[in-house]
Amino acid sequence: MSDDTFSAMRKSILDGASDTASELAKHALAAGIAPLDAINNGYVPGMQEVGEQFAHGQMFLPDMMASAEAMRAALTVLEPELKKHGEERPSAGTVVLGTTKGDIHEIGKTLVGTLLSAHGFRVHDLGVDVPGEKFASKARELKADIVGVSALLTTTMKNQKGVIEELAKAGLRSHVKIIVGGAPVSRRWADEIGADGYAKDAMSAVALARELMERKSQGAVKELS
Ligand code: B1M
Repeated sequence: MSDDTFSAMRKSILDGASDTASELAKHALAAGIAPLDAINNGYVPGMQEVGEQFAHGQMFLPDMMASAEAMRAALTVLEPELKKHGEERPSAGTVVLGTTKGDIHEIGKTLVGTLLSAHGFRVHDLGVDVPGEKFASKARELKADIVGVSALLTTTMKNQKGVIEELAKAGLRSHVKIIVGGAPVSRRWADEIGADGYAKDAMSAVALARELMERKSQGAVKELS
């Protein structure tokens, strides 16, 4: 039954059918399908196929926008379910999150934020097309533990480095851990620009954020002793 549902979800994204995507998400929850399974096995494969078709000239920008809308419609139904448990816990840390300057892709970044919230992190989402200075000023204001920077374009990846430079300029680099991610980003790129970590997907971002918080608190203990 799930396989049929997942393939209908995939198709709703390819068709850019927001109503169907949203209805399927509601049915999935009612049928006891875990929201993250619906996202990872149904909707995300649809998005990946959209990307492939776009790259091969089989789909055009308006279609890709309709697919993004359908994805958003599904996530609007699923995200509150994902978030539910995080609100009941003590804060695991404060994260300032955004998509880098020049880049308006928000779906993956928002999913990362949702899962971090679901796992107890306080997440401040700055949105898309965010300049480095804004990451730095919000991180200072909120005394953020982690700054997360998403980039989906090969042309905007370099702006992740710009965010790290802005944090250094603001004197925050030693207090704030930096996570980078997004489809064209790799561990190698993260190392090259001096980020503290790279996560390939939203669940890995949660694991990484936890690990970095652990390292942060060990550092604090060392400083005290
Ligand atoms: Co655009 N787009 N797009 N697009 N788009 C891509 C990225 C592309 C690969 C498509 C393609 O050609 N195959 C291509 C980039 C090529 C490149 O740079 N190498 C591309 C292009 C070219 C463009 C435009 C330039 C098109 C044009 O105008 N001619 C334009 C750029 C606009 C801009 O930003 N300035 C553009 C526009 C758009 C839309 C507006 C239509 C729409 C975005 C709508 C929106 O977000 N509101 C869109 C979409 C939907 C895509 C694809 C199809 C899907 C992206 C997505 O939402 N995936 C994408 C193709 C693809 O990625 N396969 C494509 C689903 C999402 C769950 O996955 O975002 O990868 P993802 O996030 C994952 C991980 O990457 C990771 O976790 C997430 C969840 O598991 N992750 C992180 C993400 N951020 C993270 C941060 C972290 C950690 C992990 O820590 C902080």
